[in-house]
Amino acid sequence: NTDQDWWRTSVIYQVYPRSFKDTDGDGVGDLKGIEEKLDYLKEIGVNGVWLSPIFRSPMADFGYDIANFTDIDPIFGTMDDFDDLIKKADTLGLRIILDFVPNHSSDEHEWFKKSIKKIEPFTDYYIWHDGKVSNASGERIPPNNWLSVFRGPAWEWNEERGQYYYHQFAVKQPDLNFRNPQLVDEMKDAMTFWLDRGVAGFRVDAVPFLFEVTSLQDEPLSNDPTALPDDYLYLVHNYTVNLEETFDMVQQWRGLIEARQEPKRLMMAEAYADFETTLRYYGTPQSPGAHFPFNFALITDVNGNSTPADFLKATKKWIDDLPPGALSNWVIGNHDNHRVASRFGRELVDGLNMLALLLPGVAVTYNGEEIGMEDTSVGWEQTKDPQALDAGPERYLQYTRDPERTPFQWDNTTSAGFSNSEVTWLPVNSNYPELNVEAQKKASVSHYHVYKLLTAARATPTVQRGDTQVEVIGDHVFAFTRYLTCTF
Ligand code: TEU
Repeated sequence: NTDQDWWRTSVIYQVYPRSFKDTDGDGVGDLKGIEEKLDYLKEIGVNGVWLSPIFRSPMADFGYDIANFTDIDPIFGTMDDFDDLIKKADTLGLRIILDFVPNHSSDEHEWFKKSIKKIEPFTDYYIWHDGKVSNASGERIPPNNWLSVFRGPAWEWNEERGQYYYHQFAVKQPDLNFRNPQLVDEMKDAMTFWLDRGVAGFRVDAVPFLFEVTSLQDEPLSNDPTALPDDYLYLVHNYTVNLEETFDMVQQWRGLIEARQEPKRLMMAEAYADFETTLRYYGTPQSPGAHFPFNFALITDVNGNSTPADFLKATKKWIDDLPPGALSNWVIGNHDNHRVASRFGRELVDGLNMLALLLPGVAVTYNGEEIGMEDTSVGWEQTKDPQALDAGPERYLQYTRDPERTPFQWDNTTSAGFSNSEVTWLPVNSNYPELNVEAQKKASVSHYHVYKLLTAARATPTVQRGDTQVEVIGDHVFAFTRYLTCTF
C-alpha cells in the first residue's frame, strides 16, 4: 500500500501563516495569502503544506495558545477561507496538514474559564494543585521545583480558584489534563473535526510534555554551569517528559487517523529528545505511533563549526539505525530555530537543502529555506516572542525566535511583497531588495534554482528507493551517495 502513503517520498513545507503572505494589508499573513501562493509551492515541487496554528487565539505564543480548537482566528480569515484553501490545494494535488496542539490551551479558552470556576465537566480539564507551605517562610509555595520551558516556575497561582495551575510553556498556556478521559475525548473530537474538513494530517506539537508524574517529585539539578536557576536547563527532566502514557496517547491518535481513507492521513510528531527516546514515537508494528517523529539532528547535532565526522554521525543514525520499516525524515529549520543561512553560513544553504532533499525519506522545509533567508535582527523594543519577553532585555537574544519568523521575501517591492503595508508585525529583513524569490528566479544560479532541481530529482527511483552511503573524505569533506542496484 505504499503508493497510498503519499508522504513517503514527499516534501512537506512548513508555512508560518503570520509571515507568509498578507492580502488584507494588516501586516499579518492570512489564509487567502497562503491560497494565493499555492501555485508557487506547486512550482517548487512541494507536496504537503503544514500550517503552523491558524486557530482562534489571543496570540500570546502566536497561535500555539489556542482559545478554540475548532475555529479559525479572524486575523487569518474565516472558515470559508479555509475551505477554499483546501479546495484550491486539491486541484493542485497539494495536501494541507494542520498543527495540532494538545498539550495546552490558552488561558482564554472557555474550558479554562470554567475550570477556574469548577463548572463541570471542566473542573479537572487542567492540572490544579493547592501547593504547599514553605518551612522557611511559612508562605504558600508551588508543589515542587518544576520549571517552564519558557523559564521560571511551571506553576502559576490562580487567585479565583485558590490553586496553582501547571503550565509547561507560557503562563497563558495552561497544560491540559490528559489523565481526564473526558478531556482526552474532547481533543479527539477536535482532530475529527478537521479530518472531516479534509485535512491530510497533523503535526503534533510538543508531544513529550503531555503527561507528568502524579507523585510530583522534584526534578534533580542538572549542574549545567550555563543555566541560571530559573532556566529550564537548570533541571534534569525525569518526571515531566516522555512518560509511558505519552506513547500510548500518540498510538490512540494514530488509530483515529488510520480509520480514514482517501487520502490516507499523516501524523508527524514534534519531540526534541535523545535519539532512542525519539524513535519510540514511531510506536511498534502492532501499535504504530507517528508516521515519523521529526528528525532534528541537522538542527541540534551540527552547526557551522561541525566537522565532516559530526555530519556523518548526525546523518548515519537516521539512515542505518531506525527500527525496521520506519520512515526517515530530515528537518533543517523551523519557526523555533535560527535560519540555516545564519546557523551554517550562506555557503552551506544549498548543501543543507541537498541533505534534506536527497537523503532517504521525507524532506521538511521551513518557509524561506528554499531561498536561503537569513535571521533578521529584531531589537528588544520590537521583540514579540513570549519566550524572549519573559527573559528580559539582558537575556532575550539567547531565547528569541523572532529572527527566523520575519516576513517571507517575495520580491523587492514594499515589505518584500509580503504585504502592501509598510508596517508588518515583525520587521522585514533589510536584505530583501537582493534576497527574494523574484530575484532568485531571474538569476542564472540561485538557491531557488538549486531547490527546484533537488525536488525534481526526488522523482527518480534512485532517490525514492535507492541505497545510501555516507562517508568522510579527507579532512574537509562529508559526502553521500544514493545508488540503485539493478538486477538483470
Ligand atoms: O515547541 C515545543 C518545544 O519543544 C520547545 O521546547 C521549543 O523547542 C522551544 O520553543 C524552542 O525555543 C512547540 C512549538 O514549536 C513552539 O513554537 C511553541 O512555542 C511550543 O510548542 C508551545 O506550544
